[in-house]
Order: sequence, then C-alpha cells, then structure tokens
Amino acid sequence: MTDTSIQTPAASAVRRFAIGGELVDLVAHDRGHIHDTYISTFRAADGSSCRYLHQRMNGTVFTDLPGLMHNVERVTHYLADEQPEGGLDALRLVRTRDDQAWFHDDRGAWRTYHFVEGTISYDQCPGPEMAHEAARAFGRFQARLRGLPATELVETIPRFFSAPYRLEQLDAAIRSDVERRVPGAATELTFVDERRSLVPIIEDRLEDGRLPSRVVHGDTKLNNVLFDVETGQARCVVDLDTCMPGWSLYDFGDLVRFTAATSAEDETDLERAGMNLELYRALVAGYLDGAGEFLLPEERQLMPEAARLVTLTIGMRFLADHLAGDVYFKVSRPGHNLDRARVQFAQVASMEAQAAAMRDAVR
Ligand code: GN1
Ligand code: MG
Repeated sequence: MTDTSIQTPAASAVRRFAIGGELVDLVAHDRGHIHDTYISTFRAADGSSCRYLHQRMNGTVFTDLPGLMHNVERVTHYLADEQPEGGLDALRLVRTRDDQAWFHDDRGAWRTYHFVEGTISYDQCPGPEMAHEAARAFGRFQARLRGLPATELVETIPRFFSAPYRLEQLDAAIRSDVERRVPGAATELTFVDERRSLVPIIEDRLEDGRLPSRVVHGDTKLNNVLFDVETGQARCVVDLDTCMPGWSLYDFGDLVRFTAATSAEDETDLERAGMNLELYRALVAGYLDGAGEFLLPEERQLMPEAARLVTLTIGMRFLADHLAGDVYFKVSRPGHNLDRARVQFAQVASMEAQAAAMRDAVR
C-alpha cells in the first residue's frame, strides 16, 4: 500500500526508508547549523503511531558522506552491540528499503533515525544539576567508546579539532576578505591576535605524545543530550556527525563553551555573555564522574585551558565564516556569525577573569 497524502520532496525522501504504515505528518525541525531536519509520524494499520527523525545531510560541509555514514554506523553499532550496558540509549538508524544506511539522489542525501520518545532537550542550562548530568553523559559516552580504535573511524573533516588549522583558515579569510568585512571586525581580530600563543597548546602535546588521540563526540552542546521527561536523567547522546579521532578534552571544552554560557550562542547584548562558574564546577564534576578513570593526569590538568581554547576556536570559526561571506554556518540575519564570534570571545574573556577558580575546581 502506498499513500499519496503528503507530497513534498522531503516526503518522497522519507518514503524511501523501510518504515511501515502511512506517513501522516512531516514537520521541519529547525535546529542545528548544518543539516535540514524533519520529524515524521507514521500510522500503522492497528492505529498505533511511530515517529522518526530524518536529515538531509549537508554535502558541502561533509564532502565525504560515505565516510560520515560509515562513522555513524560504526559508532551506533558499537554502542548498541558491544557496549549494551551503561544506561544510555544508543541512536538507531532506520535503513532504506534497499537495505542501505542512507541514500542520495540529485536532490540530496538522506538518513533516518528512530525518534527517541519521552525525552526533551534544552538550549540553555537551568542549573548545576542538569550541567552535571549532561557532562556525565558525555564523559560516559567517551568512556564507552574508548575500546573502539580511532583508526576505524574516518576523519571526515580533516583537522576539524585543530585550533592551529582554524587559525590558518581565519588568516586565509582575512587575506581574501571577499566581502570587505575585515575593517568591521577589527576588535575581534585583535582579540584573536592577542591569544595566538594559546592556539597550539594541544597540537604540540599531541605531536610529542604527551596527549593521546581519542575518539570524541565533537559537538557536546547541551541540546545534544536527550533527557528523560519523567526522571530528568540523561537518556541518549545524539548528533554523531563529528564523532571521530580527536583529543578527549575537546569534548569537555565544548561542553563548557555551550553549557556554562550565561547567554545564547548568538546573543547580541554582550553584557550578558560570559561563563558561569557554578555551572563550570558542575561540568567538571560530572565529566570526571563519567569519564574519570581513563583520563590521564595531563588531560585532567588541561581541563580549564581546553575550555578556553575550544571557545576561542569556535569563535575563530564563526569569525572566519563571517569574513568569508557566511558560507558554512546557517545564518538568519546579517552579521549573525559575527554576533556568534563576539559571544565566544566574551566567554573567553570571562574565563580568563576566572582562571584561578577554574583551576581550583579541577584540583
Ligand atoms: C555546528 O550544526 P551543529 O549545531 O550541530 C558545528 C560544530 C560547532 C557548532 C557551533 C559539522 O554544529 O562544530 O561547534 O555548530 N558542526 C560542524 O554551534 O561544523
Ligand atoms: Mg553538530
């Protein structure tokens, strides 16, 4: 039986997955800066319904879609099969009708996940309890993946986690200045210039072996954890796109950048932007609780610096994209990427002002 009720390009993509029943609802889900996401509802003959999450993947950002989907399959299967215990649900892919993990045609590349029902995600952190729980979830996620050799995953975006590379990209964007936006970003560019010595601290240690390469999640925003609506406990870690070889503390740093922020990532009132120390402390405790036993002393010690470096790095990426004409991150207003960069830099400044307390929290 085929249904013909919903006729959009997204609906025809959705119908290529092996889902029984009738497609009764399909809505766009406006989250994330990279892919286009939709949520569908299918109704079975017995009247029960099931929801799914579909994504048209961004092939400009992820030029190696086979590599990306190889990683997603490898990680979801590893978490589900080899590490079934651990309290967190693994995301589950729905395969296509011809038994592939995804498909692509001239209108795009699509994948589908089972919707994780009974959960909720948050864009802003209401307090230390949630920060602790989110950090513990990401720490455990990393800990559970430590048996998966990094060599089994493809580095889909080369040097994705490398701060020196992000600085090179920023420098290239300054040189080209295609939109003539460099003069309007003078303050932000000076801010970066004054922190050039911070940029290589991790790469140097990876090169001389003081830090190990590890599989990381790579996008540890608070809204990439699904919390159980009943218990408030973390149920599932989502968005596995950047799950690839990296350095462990990237995940911790990004967690602080997003979850301990005192404002939204694109706040325009910079007075509001900064880092909340109480939330930071909860993140440290939660992350160590989740990841704890596998972190080396060198890694623990670098936690505050990792937070500052990742925040600076994401700020450099937003700034570079602003200068390049907003070609990477989705924007919804003029200057959106510059606003995002400014918030990151305000957070870096706030971390610098609280550096001693940040170090104490780790000790
Ligand atoms: C992008 O689309 P989203 O929100 O999942 C980006 C991350 C950044 C983040 C900043 C593949 O993630 O690296 O940290 O925006 N993802 C990619 O908000 O570049
Ligand atoms: Mg992401």
